Amino acid sequence: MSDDTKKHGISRRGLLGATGGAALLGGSGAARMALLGGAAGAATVASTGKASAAVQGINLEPGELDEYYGFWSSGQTGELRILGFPSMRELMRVPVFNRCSATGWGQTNESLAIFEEGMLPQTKEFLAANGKRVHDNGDLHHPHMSFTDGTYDGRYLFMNDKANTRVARVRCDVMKADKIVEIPNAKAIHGLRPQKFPRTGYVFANGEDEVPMVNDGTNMDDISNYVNFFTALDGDTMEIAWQVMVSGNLDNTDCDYQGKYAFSTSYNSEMGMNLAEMTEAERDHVVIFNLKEIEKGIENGDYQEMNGVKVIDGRKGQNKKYTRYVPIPSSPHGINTAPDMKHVCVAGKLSPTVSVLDVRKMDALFDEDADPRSVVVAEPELGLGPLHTAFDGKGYAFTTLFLDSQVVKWNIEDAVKLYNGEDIDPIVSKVDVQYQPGHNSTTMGETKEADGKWLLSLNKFSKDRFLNVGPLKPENEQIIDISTDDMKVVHDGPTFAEPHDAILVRRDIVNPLDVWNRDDPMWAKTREQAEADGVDIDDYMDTVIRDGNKVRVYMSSNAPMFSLEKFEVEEGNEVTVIITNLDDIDDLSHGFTLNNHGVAFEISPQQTASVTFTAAKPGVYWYYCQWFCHALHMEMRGRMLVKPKAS
Ligand code: K7E
Ligand code: CUA
Repeated sequence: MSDDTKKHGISRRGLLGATGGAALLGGSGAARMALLGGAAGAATVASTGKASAAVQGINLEPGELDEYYGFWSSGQTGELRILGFPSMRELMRVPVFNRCSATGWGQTNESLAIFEEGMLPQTKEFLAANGKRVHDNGDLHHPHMSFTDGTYDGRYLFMNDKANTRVARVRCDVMKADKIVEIPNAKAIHGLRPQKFPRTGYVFANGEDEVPMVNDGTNMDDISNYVNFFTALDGDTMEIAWQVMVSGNLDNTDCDYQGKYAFSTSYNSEMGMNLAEMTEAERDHVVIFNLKEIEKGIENGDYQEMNGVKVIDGRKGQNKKYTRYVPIPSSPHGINTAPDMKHVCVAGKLSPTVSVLDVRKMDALFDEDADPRSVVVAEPELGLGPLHTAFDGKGYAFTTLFLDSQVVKWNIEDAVKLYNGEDIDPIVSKVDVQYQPGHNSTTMGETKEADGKWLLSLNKFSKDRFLNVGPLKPENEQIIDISTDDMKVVHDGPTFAEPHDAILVRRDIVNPLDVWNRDDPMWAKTREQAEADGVDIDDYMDTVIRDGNKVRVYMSSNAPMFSLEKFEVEEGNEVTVIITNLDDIDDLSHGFTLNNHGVAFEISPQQTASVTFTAAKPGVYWYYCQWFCHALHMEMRGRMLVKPKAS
């Protein structure tokens, strides 16, 4: 362990916890042991210097608005969350990969069409065999906004699903998903970033899990056949532009501010299939993708087509101009490009170092005889378990230290000087967080407009910070004031499973609608059917169409009434209920819940939505509006009669 690290408190912390004890043994080997030996032991109970509660902006007066939108992942919950920042007030949950009880996402015909449009045929077959139409879970780690010229442009949010290998896009005008694309060939989409320059452009997505090149069930143990895929989608069409086949797996990804390179970490360069094999090497790697060369390769036909996707071979030793593999200690995780538009910080995870790459050295890296480490311009030792880095736009970086339960503030240029032999300490300060931080995020920090006001630390464990709610605890998200040199934790925020990541976006960039536009593409298909039925879904409607065994029930809603107080169908009918909410007043959402049928969906102002089900149980069933919309909201209900089948 270096004197630098000791000076900044690791040896003191070593006395406090089991992991710290291992840390005293020194070096990255000990960090690896500590991490493998159980992370939770590392939490210590050191207190933080609490700042006064009056830190500006956190405690808003009633009616005051936040300065930033926070877009949060929700991990295995599968949804996107919108928080006001820095007050941390949860404003909205946007269902994406999950089934939502409130809005009917995953049940309405409009949302099912979005799921099914992007689904691979073999998945459709698999789901049908399991009596389902869609996967109703997801594992959403990384939400990122579309860019224009190096900063957020407020058009879209893109996000990954590790559980079912998908990438989704959410429209920022209505805050609903409009594309959910299953990625062929790759398995378990993890790291995801949009292209920063000139615009998005590409959305880069990492496949984390290796699979046999022909994955038909005939091979498990011949590892030489396993590969991994890096995917570039077109952010405008959400079609897959190309894939690159790589050696090793892929974890997190980012790209430059010049539009030339993307880069991904790999913690399994070994292609190991168990823990011991995966953590064997002292160094793994970062793969650098040469975007222009890949585009040329596609143009020149230097690809193979796999499941309809053009795949470039960028595996190690191909000696082509598509990829380079930069050795990095050890099982690197987070990769973050600094707003200085030059430096890329790669967190070592099992190594106490962050490796700094210089994008200006990447052109030369693609010369044939270049030293693969020639792009590394600094490798400061910062503490144990570095996972992710955020930036203040003033030359400082903030790296989470999972094992130390700390965030370290350090200076990038000083780290470069240290690497060049100068006697200088890049570490500015460390602050304890509670506990075991993963991602962190600064206000506008992943854009060239990083403003250095706030740092958010997303901590995996909350332990003793909140009232006990049973064996499953919330996580803890903390806000750190970084407007001065010493970092102060000023806010604790419990949160449910498991927001890996969040971005903090200046509020002037995001401008959603208050009321839907009637010509929204979300219900274009529904409109087509209505036109065929001679029904105008933009107007008052109370029409029931009987079409063989199919019944289409068209109604509209106006507070506090549905246009139909009752309708009749027959046992065994396939019933579609289509509703337009004709109210056009800000905030006047209705809903439609059909008792004992598992049917419920949202109809916000000027929205059309529909659900299809089979009327299998004769009887009278009430439907009601489940959004409190009016003094007579309770009375906003009606009846469906299911008549026994005429025999
Ligand atoms: Cu971005 Cu959690 Cu998926 Cu790091 S990952 S923590
Ligand atoms: Cu409409 Cu409640």
